[in-house]
Amino acid sequence: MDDLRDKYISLISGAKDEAALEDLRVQAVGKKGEVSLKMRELGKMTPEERQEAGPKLNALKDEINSALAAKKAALADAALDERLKTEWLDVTLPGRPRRNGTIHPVSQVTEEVTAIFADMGFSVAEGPQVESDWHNFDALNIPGHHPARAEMDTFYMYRAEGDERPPHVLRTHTSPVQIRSMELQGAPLRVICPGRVYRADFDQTHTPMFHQVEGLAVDTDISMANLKWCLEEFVKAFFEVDAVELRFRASHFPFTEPSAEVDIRCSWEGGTLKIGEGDDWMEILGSGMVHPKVLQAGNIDPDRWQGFAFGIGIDRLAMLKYGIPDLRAFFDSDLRWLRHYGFASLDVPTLHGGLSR
Ligand code: 2U9
Repeated sequence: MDDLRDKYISLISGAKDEAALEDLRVQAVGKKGEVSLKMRELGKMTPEERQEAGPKLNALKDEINSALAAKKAALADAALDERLKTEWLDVTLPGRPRRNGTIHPVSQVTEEVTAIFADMGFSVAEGPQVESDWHNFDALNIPGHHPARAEMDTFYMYRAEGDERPPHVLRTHTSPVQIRSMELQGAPLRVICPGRVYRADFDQTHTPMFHQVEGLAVDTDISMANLKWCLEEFVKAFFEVDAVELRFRASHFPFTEPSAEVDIRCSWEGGTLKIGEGDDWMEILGSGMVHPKVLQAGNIDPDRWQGFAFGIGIDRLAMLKYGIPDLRAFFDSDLRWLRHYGFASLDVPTLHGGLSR
């Protein structure tokens, strides 16, 4: 029995891993293990022999089991030490420098405009940039022969030869989104529609893709007075001035009647723009009462409902507010320009927290 103990204690202490330990357990104290076989021999012994050998065999079995458990724990500790040596983390390392991406002025201004109109109860709607010519033109009271259709320098999408259906267009304004809002939601309605629009025009002050935000409010008692108040609130909040003066100039758009272009009082003294003071006027947006035919195109009864609408160029608003001189640089993706004119990603504009910093 002493030989048996010495053999297993030495084998256990030399075991390299858990699998080897398990083999030794089966070999020694498993059902057909050496110690178990010895226990079976107890039956063939005299009572006196059995009294001496029985407790010794039990003690030997306990001793081997304890040695197995102790070796298993020691192997686990060694494995953990090995992992800790390779998987370490220096928590005293300084943080990596911040990524230097910025928010584009167009995104920033879109967020600012959205925050202001959201505060007046407008929701935001988006729509496809590839539009049916019906949503982009006909529904807006711009029929096929209308000069505005040519004036808008439309990009037409390709149709296979022989396909007689009218081609889709890259939307020339975000107005089709408001048509879709009327179709989907009906009246009453308050939406603003920011997004990209496309016109085949490229010079100092025009890029073939630019950004607009348009607004639409439809209800049973809507007038030019409501339009004027909303636009005054907007301009005060956007340019962060307490007093502004707006001038409504009669104009013409196919989709509004009456129509007005809106100028803002300003001064260019010393080459810098000041809003709300001075003797100059600067056009900033177009607006009017929605034409009855346009309400009808959106499935809204013009005998019961009226609406006002307006359209603003976002890129120009960004240039005016943040003193950015060249429109074309907006879309060059020049990192130096983006670093200079971009905004920190966490400065989300809100009316309570401030629009811009
Ligand atoms: C619907 C009904 C009416 C939107 C309007 C203007 C006047 C306007 C220009 C401003 C600068 C375009 O980006 S810009 O060049 N927009 O002058 N937009 S009224 O009228 C609508 C729109 C949708 C259903």
